[in-house]
Amino acid sequence: MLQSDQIIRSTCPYCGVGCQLDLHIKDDHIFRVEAPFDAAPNYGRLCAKGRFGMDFVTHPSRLTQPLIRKDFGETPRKAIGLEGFRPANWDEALNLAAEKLAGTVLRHGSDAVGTFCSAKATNEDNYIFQKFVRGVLGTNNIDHCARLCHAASVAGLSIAIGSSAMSNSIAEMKDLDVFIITGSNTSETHPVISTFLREAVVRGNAKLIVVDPRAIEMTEFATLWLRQQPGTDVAVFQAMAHVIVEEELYNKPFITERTEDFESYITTLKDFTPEWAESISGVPADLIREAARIYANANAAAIYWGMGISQSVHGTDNTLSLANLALLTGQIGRPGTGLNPLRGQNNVQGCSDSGGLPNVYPGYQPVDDPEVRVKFEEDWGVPLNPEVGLTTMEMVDAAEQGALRAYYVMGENPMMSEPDLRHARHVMEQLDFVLVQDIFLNETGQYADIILPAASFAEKDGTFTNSDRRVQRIRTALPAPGEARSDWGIIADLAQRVESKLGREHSAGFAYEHPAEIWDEMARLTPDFQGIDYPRLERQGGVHWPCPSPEHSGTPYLFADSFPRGKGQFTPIQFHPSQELPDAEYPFILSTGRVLYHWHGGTMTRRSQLDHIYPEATVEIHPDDARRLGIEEHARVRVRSRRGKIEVKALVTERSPRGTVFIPFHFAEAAANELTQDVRDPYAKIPDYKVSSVAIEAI
Ligand SMILES: Nc1nc2c(c(=O)[nH]1)N[C@H]1C(S)=C(S)[C@@H](COP(=O)(O)OP(=O)(O)OC[C@H]3O[C@@H](n4cnc5c(=O)[nH]c(N)nc54)[C@H](O)[C@@H]3O)O[C@H]1N2
Ligand SMILES: Nc1nc2c(c(=O)[nH]1)N[C@H]1C(S)=C(S)[C@@H](COP(=O)(O)OP(=O)(O)OC[C@H]3O[C@@H](n4cnc5c(=O)[nH]c(N)nc54)[C@H](O)[C@@H]3O)O[C@H]1N2
Ligand code: SF4
Ligand SMILES: [Mo]
Repeated sequence: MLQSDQIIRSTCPYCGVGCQLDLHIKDDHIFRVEAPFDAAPNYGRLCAKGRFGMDFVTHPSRLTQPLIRKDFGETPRKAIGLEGFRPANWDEALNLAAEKLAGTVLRHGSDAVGTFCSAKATNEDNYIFQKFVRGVLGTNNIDHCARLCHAASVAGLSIAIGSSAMSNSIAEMKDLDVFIITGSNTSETHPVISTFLREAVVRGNAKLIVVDPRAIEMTEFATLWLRQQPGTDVAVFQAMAHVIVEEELYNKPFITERTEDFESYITTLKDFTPEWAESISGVPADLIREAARIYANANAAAIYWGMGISQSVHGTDNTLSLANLALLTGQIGRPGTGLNPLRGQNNVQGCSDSGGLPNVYPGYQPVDDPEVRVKFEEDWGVPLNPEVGLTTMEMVDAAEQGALRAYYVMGENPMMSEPDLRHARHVMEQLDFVLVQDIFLNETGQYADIILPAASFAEKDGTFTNSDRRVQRIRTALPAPGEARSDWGIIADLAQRVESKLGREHSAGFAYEHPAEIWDEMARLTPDFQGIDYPRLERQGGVHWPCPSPEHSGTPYLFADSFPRGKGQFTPIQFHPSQELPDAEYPFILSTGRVLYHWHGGTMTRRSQLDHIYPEATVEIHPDDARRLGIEEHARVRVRSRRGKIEVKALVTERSPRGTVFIPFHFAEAAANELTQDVRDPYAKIPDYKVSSVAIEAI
């Protein structure tokens, strides 16, 4: 057996479970990945991506040199491949980038720059990115993929309880009593979490209620499966609330002590009868009643959810309908309960925690709170912008209107992940300047003027924060390819050059030797992190924030005694149908999402052996629909919407209900987002990726 030169403990760079890995290194390659049996959160378990998906790190197409577009300055900008770029050295690329960014600020003002930080990069990378954006560029226009992800969960939970993180820990999952999974294809998207959840059912006799339109694998473990029409969650969950009130299954002491507006809320539930909900959602009224009883009568019951709840024009209402259930029954604030949005990217929790959002500094400290601003101004020694910045989709709008002139995109791929790509492309073509920092040339890099090559997770030190708020280390296991550099190092260098082009006399401070110094600076400014530092992570493996002092043990579950907003808030909501409904011309509902073997725009997994397992784009279609359209299993079909069309392979399966088709968005050659519509939840500004209308024909 091949002997490794080194074994390095790190954290998986894919999903928010945050599995701990041992990377076995030989000749500068990761030749084996193992999971330590004694380390939380995964205790020896890994999914296919963690086990087999690390080979992207040494793929020959990694970016190794800074690149500058050969037709630099020509508009409209066109998408180009590698041949459209020339290699440059770091000095030239960074100076040119600094000149363009500083020039945009001087000519059009700070708010003419829009920036995207990265849920793939570390807390330290993102902290220093937002410090650069706020402290040097002078804008709060900073956002990341969380906007396209759990934005509606965040909005809903903020209203209901004043917090947005997952309330309970992964460690509690295997001992659950009752739990609801809705809008989460857990076994494909949080696979290791799904193993603990399945263990709760199989070994612990837990009752699982799945609420999902598709026959996802978790339905095989479910006591009840409520199969609703896409986009009808409010009807189902409000009807459960109706039953809980009608049958007096609610938790009176909890409601009195910990909530407000119960009386006025329950008067709004009258019309939400299970029979009415059945007529809207297709879920039999008796199943809704049974689900309500099981959830309310449990000693402890938890709710887990994913994108089926959040990515909707009614995403905030969907979240509120779940929060109302937890507040009615008091199923929150104890082990095995809670409101648990499963966070998607490896470090999406941390990217938000580190201030990668337009309205808050690190630790969710509001940019428009003068006291907070003064604290950061004093620490960084520079004046800061008091105006809340633009969200991802608002930046797209501003760019279209010409108010926003330059983009800086670190570790995101909006040209695959945003809805209605035809529209997104049009906006990209108009910008004055696009700076991209990535480990590969992705579909967004094809629009860049300058590309800066970044080191991957395996080539740098830092921390990721997983879905249950556990801060964990990544460690340098390999040299970065060619001249690629760690994100934090690139940003520090760029920031100082922009400061000098802007003629700043005082630097906000970018002279760091190691990411540990960046963490310490962030912790100094963020009460919830003050008890965490690198030596402690070294000793302990990971720590759950909030952790306000070195003596504090960290916080695996939240809200034991109170909610961040004080009392829990009941919120009346109404049911509204989806924006685009099927009609004669576009008779199918299109639902988009993920499969086990691929990641988002495919930049990483399609450069991995995982691509051999799932090599092409597919559409799930129900056998009855397929028969009617003359579509055979594995036939090529064309899928059209009002926005665009793609060609994919048909999977004829009962996984998707009649009238609904499902397409994963991982494949650039048949990008699902050519078809999706850009309509958004009014509060959270999240696009609806789960309901648009399409037509299908055999080719
Ligand atoms: N393999 C893999 N894993 C991933 C990712 C990946 O790209 N690939 N991405 C990560 C990221 S960033 C995220 S955010 C998570 C997402 O994780 P999930 O939310 O599990 O991912 P989706 O595939 O979007 O699945 C959404 C689920 O919602 C259901 N659904 C569709 N419409 C509705 C509806 O109207 N109501 C309800 N209640 N459900 C509905 C779908 O059937 C599906 O089961 O996954 C993370 N993990
Ligand atoms: N149709 C449809 N669209 C969707 C969704 C859906 O369900 N349906 N889901 C939405 C959701 S939930 C999300 S989270 C978004 C995700 O959307 P994005 O975040 O735009 O997608 P990723 O493909 O994960 O982009 C990550 C990029 O980071 C790069 N990268 C990896 N590691 C590093 C690093 O260390 N440094 C740097 N600089 N770069 C790195 C990768 O090469 C890749 O290009 O997509 C959204 N879009
Ligand atoms: S479950 Fe998530 S974190 Fe764990 S190995 Fe799979 S992709 Fe990585
Ligand atoms: Mo996500």
